[in-house]
Amino acid sequence: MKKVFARPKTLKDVSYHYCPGCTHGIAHRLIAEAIDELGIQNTTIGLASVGCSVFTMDYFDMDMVQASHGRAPAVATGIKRVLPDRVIFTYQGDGDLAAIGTGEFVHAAARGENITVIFINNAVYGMTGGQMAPTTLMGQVTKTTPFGRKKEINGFPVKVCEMLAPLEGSAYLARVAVHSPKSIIQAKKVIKKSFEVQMAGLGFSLVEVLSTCPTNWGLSPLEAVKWLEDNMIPYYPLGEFKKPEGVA
Ligand SMILES: Cc1ncc(C[n+]2csc(CCOP(=O)(O)OP(=O)(O)O)c2C)c(N)n1
Ligand code: SF4
Repeated sequence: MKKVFARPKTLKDVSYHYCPGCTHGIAHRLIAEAIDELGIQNTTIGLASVGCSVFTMDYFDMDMVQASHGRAPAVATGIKRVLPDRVIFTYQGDGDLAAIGTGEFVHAAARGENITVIFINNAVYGMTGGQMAPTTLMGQVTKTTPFGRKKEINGFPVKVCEMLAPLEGSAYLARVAVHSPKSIIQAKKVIKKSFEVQMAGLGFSLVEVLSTCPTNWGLSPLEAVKWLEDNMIPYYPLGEFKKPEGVA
């Protein structure tokens, strides 16, 4: 019988620790599929960060390094400069990237480091119990915004791709989502392209993946994908924000 569906080689045959309905697992699979298709399993190094994805290294069957507290782009910079022939990516949540590690990703982009950042935006700090993140939407209820995020008190949610676009060092910036089969297929193409940009030596790439956290949103997995579609996409529009010349 013809096999039509299989586990990517780059994903270990283990169960995820993620909550039911969490889309971290989908993002992992898309990265693994892209790595398989590009044939770079043995030449890629991934950087895990803090947050629910701290155990990423247990899932990818390749070299992985743990970088604490938002520092993954800085560690990735060092590795890439020493091993320029490797493909280097970081995997970071919004708390890790856009709060704890704000300085690191902005300056890695400004320097035009030839690395790829996979940025999981689930609008909340997942692992630590659902506090407000820089990406928490206006009016969104979290553990630390029980009456909803208010601009007078909490300021505005940060749009990471739009923020990086004016930096000359950023080469490829895109936002995708993983809430529907169609969006997942598109997300895979974009993640693969971000690796290709790096492999072509074109500079800093970042893919923002709109993701769910049903546990801290207090929603069922199905309600969570609907919430993402109805609330996150209007504020965080999908698409490619910046592309190097010659990249389709
Ligand atoms: C400087 C610093 N502050 C706080 C923490 C505690 N901490 C660990 S994980 C985490 C939340 C990370 O959430 P996010 O990056 O959004 O990932 P998610 O769990 O949602 O996937 C926090 C605040 C930390 N490790 N370092
Ligand atoms: S707390 Fe949220 S982000 Fe973390 S595993 Fe559970 S659903 Fe996913």
